[in-house]
Amino acid sequence: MRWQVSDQEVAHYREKGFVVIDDFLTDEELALWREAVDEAVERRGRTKLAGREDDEGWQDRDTSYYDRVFVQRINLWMDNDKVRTLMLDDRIGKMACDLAGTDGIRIWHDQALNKAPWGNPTGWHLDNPNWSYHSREALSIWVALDDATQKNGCLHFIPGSHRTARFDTVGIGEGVGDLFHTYTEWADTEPVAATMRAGACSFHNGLTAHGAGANMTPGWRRAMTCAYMPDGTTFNGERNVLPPEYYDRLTVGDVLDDDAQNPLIYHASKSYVEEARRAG
Ligand SMILES: O=C(O)CCC(=O)C(=O)O
Ligand SMILES: [Fe+2]
Repeated sequence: MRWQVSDQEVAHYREKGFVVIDDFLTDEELALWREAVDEAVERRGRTKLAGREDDEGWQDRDTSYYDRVFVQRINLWMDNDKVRTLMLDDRIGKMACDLAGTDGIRIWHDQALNKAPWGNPTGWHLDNPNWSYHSREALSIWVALDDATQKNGCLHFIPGSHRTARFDTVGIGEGVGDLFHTYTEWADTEPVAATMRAGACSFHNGLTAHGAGANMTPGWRRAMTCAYMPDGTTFNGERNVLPPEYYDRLTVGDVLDDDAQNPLIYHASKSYVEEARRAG
């Protein structure tokens, strides 16, 4: 696994709001990731969010427009040991910290986003405005489990949009470009297509505008993703994926530091021994 980011990659990420890392996983690691994610998605059944088997609102209906954008299964780290091991890897946490410029990073949520054959496009959107905290440093990793091409729905980014984004939100709906009604200033910017070989990954800022095309092929476009929050981030009142019993206990301004919900996967002050060991 590539887990050290170069100065050029950090500079690209900070300026453009995203960066692609081509040689992230080895072939062996990619095989493990595919096995773990496929198993976790299969065992989850039609429930999108961990722990919400009894909540009709979190079941995949398969017939709505959104449920045909991708098969979305959230917080697989919570109910699958193989995915848990992959997601809690402090090396990924260190990469995320180095890109974001923060000391510590917590998992907000992971999600498998598998675009089925002939799947709908992923409308342009911002991630962070949907989450239960506002942060200009929050970010996500998107790991390609299949080759992601312009034909099967690779990600596209509006470069630099994270620098002018507000926390106004537009959902992933049927209007692919609805975001540009809210952010008219981006409407003429040429997006960058992030094609990736399986095993590559990208990181994008939670305020970078992004979307993906339709899957115009008979094959799957599988991706495993994880969203991260800087350690110390505070609750903004949004429910999003928080469990009801936790949400009910929170007050706006509380630090989101419950390790059972948002595990700290890396902190500069705690991980230097581990880092030195890996450096050999
Ligand atoms: O995989 C996709 O189509 C969209 C991914 C996305 O929106 C994200 O990772 O934040
Ligand atoms: Fe997104």
